[in-house]
Amino acid sequence: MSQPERNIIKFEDILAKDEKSNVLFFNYDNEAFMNTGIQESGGTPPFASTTTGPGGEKIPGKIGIKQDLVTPFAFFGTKSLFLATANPAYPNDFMGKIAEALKTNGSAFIQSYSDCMRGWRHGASDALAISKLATDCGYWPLYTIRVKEGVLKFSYYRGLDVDKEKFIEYLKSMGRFKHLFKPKFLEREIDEIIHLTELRNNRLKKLIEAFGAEKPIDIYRVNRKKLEPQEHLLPGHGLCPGCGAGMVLNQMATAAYAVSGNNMIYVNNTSCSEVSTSKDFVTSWKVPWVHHLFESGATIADAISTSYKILKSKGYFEGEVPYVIHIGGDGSTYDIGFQFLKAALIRTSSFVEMNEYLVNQK
Ligand SMILES: Cc1ncc(C[n+]2csc(CCOP(=O)(O)OP(=O)(O)O)c2C)c(N)n1
Ligand SMILES: [Mg+2]
Repeated sequence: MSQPERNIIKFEDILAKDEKSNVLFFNYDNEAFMNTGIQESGGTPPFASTTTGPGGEKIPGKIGIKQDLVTPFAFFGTKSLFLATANPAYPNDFMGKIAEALKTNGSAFIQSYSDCMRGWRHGASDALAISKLATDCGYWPLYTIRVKEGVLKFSYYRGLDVDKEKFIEYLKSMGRFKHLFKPKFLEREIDEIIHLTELRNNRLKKLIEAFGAEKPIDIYRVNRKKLEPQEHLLPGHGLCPGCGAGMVLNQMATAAYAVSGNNMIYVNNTSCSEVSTSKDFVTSWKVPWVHHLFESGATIADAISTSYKILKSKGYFEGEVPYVIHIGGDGSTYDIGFQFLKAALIRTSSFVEMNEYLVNQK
């Protein structure tokens, strides 16, 4: 069989694109409600221990699956959409996706892996190694779905094959899975997580086969030394030492700054990223930033973007319509804010794109 073709995407070429997103909806997934005390969410993987589903002798942590968030969005019949998974342990892929998402007509949704040393129970210096292992063992595959004129195309970067040895190493690296190994070796549960991951990845491979882009392997080329330091977020914040969300926010802001300069507005649902960048009434954000609730964050982000377009089309605003990024944790994305996110994503990816007054209002 011939090797699948590689799609080399240069960062400069993304920046030169004439397209522009309405809103980038961004989920950093630390797999529980963390800032409120490590409660289980729809993003918590099976058998992980949380404070609301602790792993013990009778119940081995979370009973239930980790829902697939990204692929279903591709099948809602939207007009223009950029969907991807990301992991800050692969920064070129991560930053390339942020930039491309912002430079794609319609809207975008990116779900990023986001290590949590406190909630996952591991040392502060382990975040990068664990994040990398997550993709390398097949747990967190990196893939993209581009919807253009309603037609969807799947592509991927890495992490589609499950490596069982690495998977066990991944589970063992975190206290949240400790009860699967001690005092007894819970083989059935360990096999089950691996099995569910394989099922998910096999489904993904089939989707890539059925809806694959002509060149299905995406390689982003980013000369990171050439990138300007981001100006969206000040260095001070209150995240835990070694928190994965720090890497996520830094890389997101770096790529976003390269695209938008300071013409960016962030909308942030209540979460670690929100509380840690807004302590004591002083924000860490240098560009406009709005804190909103789980239910309303996505709607507010849509409203900000759409309002600017309406004002511009009526001649009340002459500047460049700002880029908007909406940031939500997994608790607000999977559980409480999901229907609002889904509605906002569909509105901004289809209704806004189809509205002659709003389209091409740059
Ligand atoms: C409707 C509603 N229920 C509960 C809360 C309390 N609350 C604030 S932040 C939070 C946890 C958020 O978890 P997640 O979205 O995963 O972000 P993380 O803290 O993990 O970064 C909760 C439960 C709330 N703000 N709104
Ligand atoms: Mg969370």
